Amino acid sequence: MAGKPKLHYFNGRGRMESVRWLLAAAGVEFEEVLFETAEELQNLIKGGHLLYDQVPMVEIDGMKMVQTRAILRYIATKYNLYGKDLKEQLLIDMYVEGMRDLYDMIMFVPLALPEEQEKNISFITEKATQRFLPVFEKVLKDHGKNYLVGNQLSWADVHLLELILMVEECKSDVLSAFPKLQEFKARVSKLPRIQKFLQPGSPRKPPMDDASFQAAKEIFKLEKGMFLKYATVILAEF
Ligand code: GSN
Repeated sequence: MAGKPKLHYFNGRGRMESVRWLLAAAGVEFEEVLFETAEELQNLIKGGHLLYDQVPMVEIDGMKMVQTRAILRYIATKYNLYGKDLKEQLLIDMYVEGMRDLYDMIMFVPLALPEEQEKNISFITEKATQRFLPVFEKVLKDHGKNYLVGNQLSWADVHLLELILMVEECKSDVLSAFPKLQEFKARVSKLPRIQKFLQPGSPRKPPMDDASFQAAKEIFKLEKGMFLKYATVILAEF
């Protein structure tokens, strides 16, 4: 029997957190190699294990996978969380890509200068409530089903719950105008595998605090001062 997937990253959410969520939703146990120093990342690079000299990297099925979306799509497909046909896959991609636009903004908040944090968070909550959450509220309302696509749990649902919880960390009442999303959150949180992942002691990581920011800063040579509004430009240059 193949061993457990092995996740290589630092001890924080970052880009790996969605991989942890998806594996947990698929009921797959995994191991984590959580590096704490720049040297540990350099060792992986020197060993020729990272296609772009970047993490996340996941060892699974004899492969060393990189690129977060590629990893997620592989896991979703393998564990039947990626729709039943091409049209469902397209919908899942369209929903997940929209979610990731918002997700990436939230992921970069710790990189903002202290005086820009608040401005960034209002920008995020405005985008969340005006652009992104209304889309998923409408999808659920229009088809009246429990899940976003095909009436069964998919990658899109797992990612949406992860995202909702992250947006709520920015503004706790962000779902107040979205009754369908409130029901969705309650329903998906109660699925046994998800419920287990939400319990303390699971591999789920907490929001980034100062100590984990310092660790990530030293490992990835990050600097504060990226203004969120230009995040797409920054990402393109990243
Ligand atoms: O999605 C992906 O996996 C890639 N498109 C980006 C991966 C990436 O940027 N990884 C960062 C750390 S995770 N935080 O954002 C990374 O490895 N940076 C070191 C470097 O030299 O780029």
